[in-house]
Amino acid sequence: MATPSSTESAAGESPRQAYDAIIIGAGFSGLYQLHKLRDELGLDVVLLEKADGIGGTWYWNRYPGARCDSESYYYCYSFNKEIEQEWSWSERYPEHPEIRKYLNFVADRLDLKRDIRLATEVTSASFDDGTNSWNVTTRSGEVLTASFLITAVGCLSSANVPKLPGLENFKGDWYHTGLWPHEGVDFTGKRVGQIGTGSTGIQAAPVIAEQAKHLTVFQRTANYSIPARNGPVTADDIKHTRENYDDIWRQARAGTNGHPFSMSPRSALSVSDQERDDIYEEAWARGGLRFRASFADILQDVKANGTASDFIRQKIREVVKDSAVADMLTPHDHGFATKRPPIDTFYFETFNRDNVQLVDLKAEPIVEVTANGIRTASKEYDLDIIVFATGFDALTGPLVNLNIRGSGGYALKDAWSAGPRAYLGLQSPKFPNLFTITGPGSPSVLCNMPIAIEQHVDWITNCIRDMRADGLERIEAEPESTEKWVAHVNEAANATLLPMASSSWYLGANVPGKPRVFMPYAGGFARYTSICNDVARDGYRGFLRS
Ligand code: N01
Repeated sequence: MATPSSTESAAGESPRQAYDAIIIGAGFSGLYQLHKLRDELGLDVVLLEKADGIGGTWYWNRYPGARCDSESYYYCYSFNKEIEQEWSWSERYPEHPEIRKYLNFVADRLDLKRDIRLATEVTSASFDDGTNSWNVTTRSGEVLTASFLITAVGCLSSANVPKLPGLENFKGDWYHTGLWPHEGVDFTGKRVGQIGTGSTGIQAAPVIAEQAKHLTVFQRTANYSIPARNGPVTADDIKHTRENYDDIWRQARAGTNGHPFSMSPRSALSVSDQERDDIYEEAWARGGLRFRASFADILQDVKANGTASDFIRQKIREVVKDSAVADMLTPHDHGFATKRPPIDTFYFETFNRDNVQLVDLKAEPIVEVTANGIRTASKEYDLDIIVFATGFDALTGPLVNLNIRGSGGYALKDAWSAGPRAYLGLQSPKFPNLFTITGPGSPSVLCNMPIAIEQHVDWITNCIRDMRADGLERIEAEPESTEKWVAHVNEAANATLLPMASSSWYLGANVPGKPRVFMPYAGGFARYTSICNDVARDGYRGFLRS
């Protein structure tokens, strides 16, 4: 751990510890931010982490089938060539333990752990206008201070457990996928009910079905999914990747979503039906999120989108043997990729198993959880275990839950009561010296996350370096620039089909009572990076610095 300079405290008070910067969260973003501030700027930094280990999202998400949806060779850091050359992935889409292993490898390699305090949950943070610093309180009552507070708490880390009446009476066990027990859950001989068919549920169901006596999947919204086509990474793949990393990262940074492949420049409507089908077939056979890049206008034009949606609908009908079940599994209320597209390993095939049943919650909504299972409007389903694959209070939840109070005691939860208001997704007015890595209003979840994280961490590090060089103590987003950015975030979303999916968590629609605001920046990663760079070059245009 860093040796903090302890400040004087009145008798009886907990000792205060002062740092240049406090980082919250030891996932991809926190680890890199710690390295940059400590090892490049030479700051006195501490990283506070609620969990007993590092990994962030990957520490908590240990549900059956949990693996990455981006391909391993680019779901990793790009900032250190040696690490890049030393590490090898075993699978095209690594499973959660391998990602944790990677993050531990990086943390050890950079000697980060000595400045990470595990099992240290931040319960509140408040800004002191007199000293231009943050007071950060932990669960144990300790108060730490720092000039800068940087949240690295992830976008999908606040579990959304629906308030189903009667859950407290359930005699079996229930779990949320994002808070999965480390010892695992044995489904052998059990009747399992899984609620939710997003990316998580689609990964989990096939694995649970293999082990459980019976699986009932409770589906509220049918989803599109593309086969992942997972498999081992070969020695040739590793060699190729290592030799081409510069190009891989160049391409990833130049794109819309931070993936190292480009979007086809062609419209789905510019080719013959046969040619279009051939292109989709090839993308389907290759698997993965790249399917979305088959044509330029899949997310721009309703008709073009319809061609991709229809292709997947047809695939569902081909795979699922029972036509009534296939109908239930076929999405009709939104277009492909207007919600985050899942990728899967035998998801639709799972519904051909004798021990799997699909329940359409649109036809028979859940009424209550009973002692023995789940009762819908039609009948009661007897269950031993309920798995909530019901997602997260995304983007804003993890930040608002930190109980942050900015200048004049202004609460973040009030500032964002009608939806997040953040300039570039990096800072909010009245919250000086607080930076939010991959915060709402930045590309974040629309992007390959490590790339988005590195861009934010680099920008924040340069910003702090420039402030220190200029002898400044305080930086805060201007209200006007923030309002303009929020308007631009809306404009960018409205230039796509993304806001059309009314049940999307991008809009906060999955959490009852959450304002419906499109939260991530949909204008593209490369464009966003260039805006951030211009802002910094223009003397941090839109920020008040003093
Ligand atoms: O969560 P989701 P997720 N009653 O919100 C349903 C990332 N991720 O954990 O669509 C009944 O997508 C809900 O229904 P509806 C990825 O970015 C990454 O699956 O709201 N059902 C939906 O079906 C992903 O998008 C990876 O109508 C309820 C499901 O629960 C994001 O995490 C792997 C309900 C929730 O789907 C979130 O995915 C997995 C209720 N009250 C996830 N409330 C990797 O890359 C919600 N639902 C490894």
